Amino acid sequence: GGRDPPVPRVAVVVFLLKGNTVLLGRRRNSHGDSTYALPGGHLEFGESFEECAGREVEEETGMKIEGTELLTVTNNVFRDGEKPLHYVTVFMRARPEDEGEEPRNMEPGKCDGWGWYEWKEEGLPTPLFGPLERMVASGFNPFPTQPQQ
Ligand code: 8DG
Ligand code: MG
Ligand code: MG
Repeated sequence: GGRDPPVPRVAVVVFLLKGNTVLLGRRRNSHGDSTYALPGGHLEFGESFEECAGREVEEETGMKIEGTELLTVTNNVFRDGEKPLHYVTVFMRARPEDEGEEPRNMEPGKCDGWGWYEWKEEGLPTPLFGPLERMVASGFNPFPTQPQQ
């Protein structure tokens, strides 16, 4: 019930990579409203990270993904809202199954729409969602690096 003590939840979010761009959408949510964020959502009971990534991206954009890989995990406590939230956020990367397919805004109540943005300071929209902003600030690069020669 509503009086239960708050607990941390697990979220899985996806850097969907196309060329040198990543997919971002402007949130419509009591939490992080109007900020640009990755597709993703809550891990369901029994799901793998890869399954959750594929399901959330398809639910939110209509796109199927491939090459899904784990990148990193961050701990995010949100104290600003009416009720505090705590997410352990699992960041994955993936590519669209069909590079020519464009994302559709499948959940217009939760997102203003999707766009591809270059992963560099000048290319990214503002404001970014807090957890993503912190990753950018830390210099995180979601793109695969070339193998060393
Ligand atoms: P669901 O019902 O589909 O499972 O949930 P959702 O409505 O899609 O949840 P969400 O807010 O999109 O994602 C769950 C949480 O994940 C979010 O409240 C906080 C955390 N989160 C981050 N970074 C990001 C991000 O870049 N994008 C998204 N979508 N969520 C993120 O820590
Ligand atoms: Mg979702
Ligand atoms: Mg979501």
